Amino acid sequence: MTQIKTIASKPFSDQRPGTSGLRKKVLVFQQPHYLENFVQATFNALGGVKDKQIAVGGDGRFYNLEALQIIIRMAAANGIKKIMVGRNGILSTPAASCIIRKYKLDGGFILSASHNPGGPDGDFGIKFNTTNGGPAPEKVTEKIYQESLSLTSYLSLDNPDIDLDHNAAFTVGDMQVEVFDPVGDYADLMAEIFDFDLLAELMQDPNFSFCFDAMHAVTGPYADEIFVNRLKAPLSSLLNCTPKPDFGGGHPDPNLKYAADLVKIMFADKAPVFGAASDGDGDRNMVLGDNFFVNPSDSVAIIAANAHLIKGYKNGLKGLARSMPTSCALDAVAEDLGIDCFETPTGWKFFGNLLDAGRLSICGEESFGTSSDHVREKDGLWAVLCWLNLLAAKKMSVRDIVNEHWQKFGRNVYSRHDYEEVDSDIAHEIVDDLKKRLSKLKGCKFGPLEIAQADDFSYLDPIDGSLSENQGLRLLFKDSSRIILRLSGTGTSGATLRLYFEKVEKESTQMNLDAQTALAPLIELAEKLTSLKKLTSRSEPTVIT
Ligand code: VG1
Ligand code: CO
Repeated sequence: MTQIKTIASKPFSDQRPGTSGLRKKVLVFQQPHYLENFVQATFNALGGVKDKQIAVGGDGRFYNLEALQIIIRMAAANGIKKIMVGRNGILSTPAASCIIRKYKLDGGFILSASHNPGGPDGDFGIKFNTTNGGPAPEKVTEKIYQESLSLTSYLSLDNPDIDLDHNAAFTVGDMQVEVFDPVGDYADLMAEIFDFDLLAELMQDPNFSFCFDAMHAVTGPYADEIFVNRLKAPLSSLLNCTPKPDFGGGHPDPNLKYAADLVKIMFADKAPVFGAASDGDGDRNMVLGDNFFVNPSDSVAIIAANAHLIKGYKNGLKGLARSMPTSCALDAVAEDLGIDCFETPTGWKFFGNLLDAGRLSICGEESFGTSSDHVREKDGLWAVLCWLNLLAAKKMSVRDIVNEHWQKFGRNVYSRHDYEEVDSDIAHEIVDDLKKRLSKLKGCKFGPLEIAQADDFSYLDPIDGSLSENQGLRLLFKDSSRIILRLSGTGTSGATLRLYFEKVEKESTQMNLDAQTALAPLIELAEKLTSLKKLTSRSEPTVIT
């Protein structure tokens, strides 16, 4: 038997998981014992992992393969019975969720920093998902953090690196290792939810054309299997579909700024009918029409409103949910359908309990995240397939589908302004300062805008009664407009401030106004109330979506 070794280590003080796992610069993860500490802290927080079964894989970024080998050795030394490893170390976030659920595993590690850039100078990340396939809830991540603060050793064993290039089954110590195809089970799940014949017909329609941009990240092989092999789309529909450790030098973040290749194609003359992109780990999606951007908050509302057209949801929806900063477009759909719409803090982990309790079918976040109860993660390709399904069933353009929705429900004009890499002290000061003034802001009038409520959002989970406080500052106006300010929990250098703006427009002639123009009074007011630009010496946001 292979000798299990106890390796002396030291506690690290900075391993508290953020919105979605632990994300740091690659250089931080490469410090001796750093990754090991977090992995052992996770195993300890679970009360040990003897005889458990887990999955592991990642988005293919730099350090993915090294990290996998470390985790495999530690898993064997900690008594894990079986580990399923995505071939070539690849496993998208939604596919990991699918695998954990399908094979009834006890959990899994996802190695990714999502949309953050990769490469030796980029970011790395690790996230633990529990047996429901979803991100570990706060009580678990907090336990992991507490363990990491006092950990002085971890378990590993001597075993050469294993070959991850082929499907295979073998043992490391007493642990079974299965290297498996990371795509097949996920593609099968998509085929259960969507009518692939209908979608294949759309691909053959001479009036249809589409472009999917994997941004050199994890969805490349998934897109190849689903769109080309199964739906018979032409190979030319795929852009940047070979995963690269540095994502080709780009930010694998599907928004109007970073998905530049796709944006150029979709905003040109003779653009394809439909365009979409996904992020580093495959859980985000951006949806575009011919010269048209679909705001993610609208996208989830439109998918929910039309879900009866999709095979997997034709029997109706149990409920809907959105993160607090996401626009209230979804609430209007829920009201129309006569079902609940829950408002949760930012981060997918907060949807888990509602999904497990059967209270919710479709949910989304403004940050290009959309999904349903088929997994416990947001799911980029699922959202793209939803839109393909709507296009096939409604035989309308993307622009017309969105306009039809606005005409029925009104338009929640929406935008998010991100200020990245702000000095951390200044960012915290800005938030703390506004927080102190919240109680005085209620009832204040600024021209036609009157603040009806000003608070720091907290969430009482209706299923397990857990309370999550300090989830973002909200200024809610009498006319349903909103300004929200929060600090990002996923950045790795300095602080990122996010400002979210929303205004409800019911006037049918005003629906197509440019969002920045329509939101200008709110944007100006936010500056007046926070002096954010002044204090950070910025003339404009880093990213506007
Ligand atoms: C951001 C988004 C949030 C999302 C999270 C993880 O978090 O705002 O909605 O759930 O990223 O997405 P934050 O704390 O930076 O605002 V992913 O695709 O990076 O796992
Ligand atoms: Co992601």
